[in-house]
Amino acid sequence: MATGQLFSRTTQALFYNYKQLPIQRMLDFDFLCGRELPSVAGIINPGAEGFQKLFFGQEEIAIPVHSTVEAACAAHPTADVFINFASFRSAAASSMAALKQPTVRVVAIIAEGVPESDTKQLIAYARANNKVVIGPATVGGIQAGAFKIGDTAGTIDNIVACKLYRPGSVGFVSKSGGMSNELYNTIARVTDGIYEGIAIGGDVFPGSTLSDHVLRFNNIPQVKMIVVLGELGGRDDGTCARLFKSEVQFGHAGAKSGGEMESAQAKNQALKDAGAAVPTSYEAFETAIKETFEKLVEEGKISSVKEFTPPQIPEDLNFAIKSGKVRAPTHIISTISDDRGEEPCYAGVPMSSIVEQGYGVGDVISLLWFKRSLPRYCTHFIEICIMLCADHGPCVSGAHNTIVTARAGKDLVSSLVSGLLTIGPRFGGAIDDAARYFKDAYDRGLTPYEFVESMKKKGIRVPGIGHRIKRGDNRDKRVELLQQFAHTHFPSVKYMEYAVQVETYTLSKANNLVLNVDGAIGSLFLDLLAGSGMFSKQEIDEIVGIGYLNGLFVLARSIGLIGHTFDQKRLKQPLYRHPWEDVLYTK
Ligand code: Q5B
Repeated sequence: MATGQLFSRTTQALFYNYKQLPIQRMLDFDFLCGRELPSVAGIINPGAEGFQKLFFGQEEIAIPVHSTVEAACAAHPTADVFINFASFRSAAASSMAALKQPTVRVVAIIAEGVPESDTKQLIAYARANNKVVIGPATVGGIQAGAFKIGDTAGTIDNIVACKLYRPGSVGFVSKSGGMSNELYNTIARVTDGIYEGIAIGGDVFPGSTLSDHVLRFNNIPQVKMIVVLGELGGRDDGTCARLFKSEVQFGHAGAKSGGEMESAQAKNQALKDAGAAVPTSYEAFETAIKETFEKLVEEGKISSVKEFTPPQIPEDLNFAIKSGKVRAPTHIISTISDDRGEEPCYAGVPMSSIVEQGYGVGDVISLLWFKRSLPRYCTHFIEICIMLCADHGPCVSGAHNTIVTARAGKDLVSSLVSGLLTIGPRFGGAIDDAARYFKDAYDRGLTPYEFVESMKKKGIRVPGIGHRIKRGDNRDKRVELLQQFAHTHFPSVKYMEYAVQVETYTLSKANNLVLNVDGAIGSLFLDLLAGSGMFSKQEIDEIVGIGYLNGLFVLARSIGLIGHTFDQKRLKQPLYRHPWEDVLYTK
């Protein structure tokens, strides 16, 4: 491998698998170092394309997302580092795909548990094609002040504390990513800091070895001293293994000492023989680093580093809010439901209670619309309204629209919505106005005659009165059923009785001016609101003013309109075309 520098201040990477945090940490590092170009050129998220928004300093940037390695490499030919955050299952295949791209020079594999046989193939391919693999099972690496792989070096605070935002003179390589953080800190304290740090990863077969990187550091003029932290296992380095009576294995797959050549003592001796400063314990490591550095300074081989104060990374709002440092206004206020806990709650009632206590649709409507549990007769009334209004045959406006839409090949939601859009002052959506006008007239003490005639003077049809097919001698059964229920269960039906008196008067004018289903529901709901004792006068005015009650018809009729959609699809009905004979063509 040898050669020299792996990264620079203009290095750009492709990031495999969308992981927001490590990408954001790379971009934060860039900003800290004063890079002009974000170090992540593109993201590969298998199966997805588009853009991901991330921060570059205070500004948001959109990083392109590609669905394949090939597409990403074609779109970003100057991005020569591939950072692979794939799982151990797919890391090998995606790494090989990256190595095969002529534009990719360095591949860092983060996953632990990549099969050794797969890693060996990656290593063989990389070596044959003059490419560098870092990992698997690694946090990655960093070139101070220039480029950082993923989560290397941890938090921004740690990066600042370890002065990794500007280059020092030390080339550092370790097996462990966790220990490399420790050493970045030590090196920052006793030297002028890191030039480049690499964690090769803890597997038995790392893509590049400690010695690969040591030899490479040798070719980088800015690297004035090299620090190596190994662990037991392999032939590269691990001092404590002799303290154990038998062969031991530590956390990393490769951290087990085998034969004599792999013993720490043999490796330490070999390093000493080669002129390296080899401490006898980890505790002595810091002193050895410090003394070596000071000697190099004395010898004039290291001159002082240009220090600067890195910019402040703006804190993420979510973190700042969580830590109580800032407060931010919310954009939405909601009072009826909450899904943040273990289970969703409707008006404070958990889903499990709704199921265990046998709540019905009427109870759920009570909670979500009226934010309270209404007495059973009220919720039963709501359920009856829903059942009675669920459908009224294929000829009414809503069903007709839905049928035509479904036959035009449209989907369920389009068919449903086209039917729902017909609900309004003439069809099904007169409940609120019926409640408003009946309430106003009754509360003001108007006689039915005064009420109807005043409406006529204003040119307004009485909402809740009149029907296309129902007549005085062919009453709407639904109206009768609702009235019977209310007579039996409601404490008072004063508004409904007033509506019946209005009907008596309108029927004297024309036989089709019956109290219709909208009028019945509107007047009876006034009785429910006023008689249940569950609503203040002000709340009743608000409910009527806002207009909750058409919601009953919309909800109910959705059931039928969905049924009509399925019916037409099931019957494979063709495109509807209205017959010419049924149109009056006139000038
Ligand atoms: N006249 C419903 O009218 C309809 C009058 C009136 C005073 C009135 C009409 C109306 C108010 C809105 C209303 C809900 C358009 C209806 C529903 C759901 C449904 C539907 C289904 C389902 C019917 C003839 C003469 C004219 C009019 C006068 C009519 N209504 N006067 N107040 N309310 N009602 N909508 O039959 O002198 O000849 O000019 O707007 O409550 O939608 O099943 O089909 O479940 O799906 O077209 O039940 O009543 O009568 O327009 O020919 O009028 O009566 O001024 O007088 P029609 P028109 P004049 S329930």
